[in-house]
Amino acid sequence: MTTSNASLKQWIDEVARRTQPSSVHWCTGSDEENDALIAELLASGGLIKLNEHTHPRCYLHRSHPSDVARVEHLTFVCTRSKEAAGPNNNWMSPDEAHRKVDALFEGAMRGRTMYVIPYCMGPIDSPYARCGVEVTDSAYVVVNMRLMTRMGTPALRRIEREDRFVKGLHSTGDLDPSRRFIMHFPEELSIKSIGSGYGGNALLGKKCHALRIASWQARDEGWLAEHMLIMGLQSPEGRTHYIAAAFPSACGKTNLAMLVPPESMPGWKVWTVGEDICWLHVGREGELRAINPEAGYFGVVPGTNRKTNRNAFDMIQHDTIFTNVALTADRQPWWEGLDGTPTVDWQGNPYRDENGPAAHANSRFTVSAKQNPSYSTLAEAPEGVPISAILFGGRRREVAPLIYETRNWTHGVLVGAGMASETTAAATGQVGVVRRDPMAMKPFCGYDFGAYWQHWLSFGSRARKLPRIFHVNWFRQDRNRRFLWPGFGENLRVLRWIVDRCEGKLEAQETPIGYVPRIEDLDLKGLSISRESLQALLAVDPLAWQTEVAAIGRYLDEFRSTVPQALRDELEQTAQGLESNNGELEQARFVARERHRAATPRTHT
Ligand code: OXD
Ligand code: MN
Repeated sequence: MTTSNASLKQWIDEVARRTQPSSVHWCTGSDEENDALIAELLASGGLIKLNEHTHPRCYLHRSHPSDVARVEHLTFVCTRSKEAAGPNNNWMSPDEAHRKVDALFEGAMRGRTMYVIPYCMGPIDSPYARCGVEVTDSAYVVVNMRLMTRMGTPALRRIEREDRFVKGLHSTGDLDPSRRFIMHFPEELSIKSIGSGYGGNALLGKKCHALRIASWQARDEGWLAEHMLIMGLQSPEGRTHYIAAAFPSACGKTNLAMLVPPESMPGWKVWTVGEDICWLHVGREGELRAINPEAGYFGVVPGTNRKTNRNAFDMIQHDTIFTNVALTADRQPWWEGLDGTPTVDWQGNPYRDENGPAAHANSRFTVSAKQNPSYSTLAEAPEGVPISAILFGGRRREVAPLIYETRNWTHGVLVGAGMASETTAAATGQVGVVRRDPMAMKPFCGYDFGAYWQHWLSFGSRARKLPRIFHVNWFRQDRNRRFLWPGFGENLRVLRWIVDRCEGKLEAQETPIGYVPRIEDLDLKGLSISRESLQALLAVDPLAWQTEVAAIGRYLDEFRSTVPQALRDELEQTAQGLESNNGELEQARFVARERHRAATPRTHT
């Protein structure tokens, strides 16, 4: 097979000349093709078959131990001007970047098959969808891309019609981290990734295309490419609101998108449209419409069980590829949070307790979205779904209350821009450190954050029916480091308040940072939680918030002149609100001084 598209054909010929594969395979996406690839991977050890009886058609892939997460320090945005990439990205000039990686690609596929994967991000007949072609020498990447995207012949036909696609070149190379680069060329709509077989670095449709390149494309074309889940919330009366929510990697987007309502909230239903990426366009009525560009999930496994997320657990019992999980004696996949005992760890060694977790903290499942019991039929709708609310959130032990609503769109954009979260195992580096992660896009925005925020603000006039913007934090802890909120299915109580606010049904308490629920407005039926915990969850500590506002101000300053003045004005308004709440501020200062005094050991003089 080949193609009628001249520029695609020319590019593939060029790549083949440079990388020297032993053969070229154009992927059709058929079942037979997939079966043959799986058989090859089983024969080569690239996949290990799991217990067919308990986990039909499930496989385990073990990646190289040095290749288990995204590598932000080796990820570059290569634009002609450094300013365009912004201080939020590693930058290299396109000439230098091409020179560097092209040298590494020279002969890189010798003795290997080169796979050509045409794919479509979004429903194949959606005007909001965009296409790409990934060339790779990894059969593991092909079988994953088949689950994660609409891949094969129908995508190739669309590419031939449109004659516009993102070019993604990938080789696992020799997996040496010193020869690993993930390069993005947004001006050329192209990606070059070498030296890693890990999902976010190798499945180019996901972070590289659907976020870094697409965010650039979206600015040019007047839409938004975001790191957000999309869910539908159906009330017992049968009304459905769609919510898009941005949380950093491994902060529970998959769990929230597939939420199982608590028994004490009968009649509520949750529908999943997407769990990681959301493309937002302005619809005909001036509303924001969302599509999920992906067709599958590449989710974090540890912690997934029947209690935390029954839908996710059921979804991955068959036809799933696991990466870096442990095994039980009868070859079932195992990870922390499951019953049973592992016997082999994620690297294939006999498991010993003292060696730490048996599954890697960033071990993953890859599965088709169609296996999700709460999959929304509208996930396939070309026109997407209308969004009523946007949520921003992170993992914060302190400061951020369980939920607050922003004052207006501009304030909402500021809250997104000031988002912060504790880092997780999804990227290499230290875990648990608070870092600013605007709109959860720190690792994924393909251009300067200042310009990105300006683009967000422009929707204030582009879209007539804007969603309300909220901030949530499921992770607040008490002084003994215990979580104050139960999370998981109980988060529906917070979502219900959000929906009620969108419908204009509820008043709320106005604070300097936005609107906070009155406790009596939260649906707490069947939940055992003390009033004290609720007060702590909803508290806005003016002193802590003054520190937070100062930190956000310093962060914005890092982007210098590109930061929109409207965001600085909005921050100033929050600062003034905190300051004019003088009584409360004085009291908070007094309590803090007392606490400090009580905690300071007395010395004898
Ligand atoms: C992911 C991530 O894999 O954000 O979704 O790292
Ligand atoms: Mn993600």
